[in-house]
Amino acid sequence: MEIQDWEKHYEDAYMIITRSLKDIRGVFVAYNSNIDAIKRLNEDEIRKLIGILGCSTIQEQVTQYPREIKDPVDLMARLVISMRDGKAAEVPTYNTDIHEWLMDNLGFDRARMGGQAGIMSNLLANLGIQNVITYVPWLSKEQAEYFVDSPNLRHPAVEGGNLVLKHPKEVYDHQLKPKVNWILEYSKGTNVCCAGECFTVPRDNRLIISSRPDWLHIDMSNELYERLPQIRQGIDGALLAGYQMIKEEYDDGTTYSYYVEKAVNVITRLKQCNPRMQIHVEFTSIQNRVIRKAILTDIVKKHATSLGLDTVEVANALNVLGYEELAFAVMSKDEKSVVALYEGAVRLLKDLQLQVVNIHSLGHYISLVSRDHPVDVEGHRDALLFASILAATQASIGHINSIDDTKEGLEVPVYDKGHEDLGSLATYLVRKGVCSMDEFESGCINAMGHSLVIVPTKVVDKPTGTVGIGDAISAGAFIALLTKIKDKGEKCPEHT
Ligand code: 8BR
Ligand code: GLC
Repeated sequence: MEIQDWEKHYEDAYMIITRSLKDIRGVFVAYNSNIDAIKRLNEDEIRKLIGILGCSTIQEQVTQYPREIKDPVDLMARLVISMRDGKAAEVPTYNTDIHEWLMDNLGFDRARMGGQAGIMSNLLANLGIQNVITYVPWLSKEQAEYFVDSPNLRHPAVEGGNLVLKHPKEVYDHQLKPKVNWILEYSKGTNVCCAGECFTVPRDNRLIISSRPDWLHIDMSNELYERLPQIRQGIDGALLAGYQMIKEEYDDGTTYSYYVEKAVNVITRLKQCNPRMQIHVEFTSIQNRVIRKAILTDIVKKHATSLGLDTVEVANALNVLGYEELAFAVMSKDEKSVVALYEGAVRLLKDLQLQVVNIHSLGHYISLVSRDHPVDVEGHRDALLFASILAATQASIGHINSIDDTKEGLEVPVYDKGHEDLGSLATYLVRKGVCSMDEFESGCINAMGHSLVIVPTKVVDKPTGTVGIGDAISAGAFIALLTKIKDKGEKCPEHT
């Protein structure tokens, strides 16, 4: 299909989806909301930070590849790696020293809603979804201020033994403190020199320093858990994220298994009367391999219906599932990457018993769909196109405050390179006898009955930022799919 035909598909999908968003009864979104302190780095600032610590110290730590930020050298090492490869990363820090060092030596440009669940909740509320129920286990006063002021966005609480849904600003816990993450954004073309070694940043991207204070628990109070049946009455699906915050061990002796079990119980309860309820888990960069694997094999597998990932996250997931070679191929810079992404999606769908694997890359998005998913290939394609319009809007104007804003994204042209990637994958699949060229365009079905849906995306030449785009893509594709599911499942008695 030529680029201009894709542009036409974009317009049609946009019309269809925007018109039917009102049909969604509601979405439950949990767990991770935080405040993002965002700083866009320029060459002078990078030089200054490197100068403070000295290049050789940083280079030494680059080879160690720190998976936790304990001091400024760890931070600068991960920043250099991220800038050199143009690859996004998120690295945890367990103390406040880095926050202070960054405040003293850099400062930030702006603070805004962060965390996958926080970003997705605000987006859905801004798009006018009727009933957005957001849940943050650590809802502090400061955090509550970052939720959009909109009557369709509400947080659950138990008052006088009854479940109430109110704006986060009405139900926060004044004893809690905010979680603040640092987002260090850098631009393509920035020149960086360290210990005589120079490179040019290949792509706009960012390093996230994720604060992980002791009180951060991916959890839900019992009284709320007991009342989940009342929440599920008004929703058609759930978007879940933030499991990366689970730790292997806690000071009170509990281990990750305890939190994994609680996370699974929440999903089971949400699906109790409607096993077909769509449950999407949004993946992220997870440094700890034990936790990464547990999330995939103990939470996602059998419980979630769909999983959303970016390219690096696909490689990371494949790695812990034992597909090292494929993980390596996903990260290659040539046409091998899109082929490996497809093969990776096949493994993820099968091994994790999912209905949909959603992969977003710069230039194309892939949905691999199981036979039993209730939406057809056209529906999945529309969902990806709608997601791409949201991503392009976010990249070009830096926010999506209303459905009207998304017209900006529709204007962004389809990216040539992404369109070429489709050609590479088509050639591979035809050569392997998986499907014909015609079938590739209408949804290529492999021997296991999985349908491949791939679209070229709209890419903004000079993005205002990249943080949160992945969340917009996954939330956008998810709600677009919900508009296509007419069978809302059995009616659930309120207290089961
Ligand atoms: P994550 O936040 O999950 O890493 O996802 C980022 C996504 O943002 C990428 O997969 C890519 O599709 C999208 N993106 C980026 Br990065 N830059 C973009 C741009 N300039 N225009 C549109 N989308 C972009
Ligand atoms: C992760 C980060 C958060 C950021 C978000 C963007 O959840 O922890 O800081 O806002 O990703 O997707």
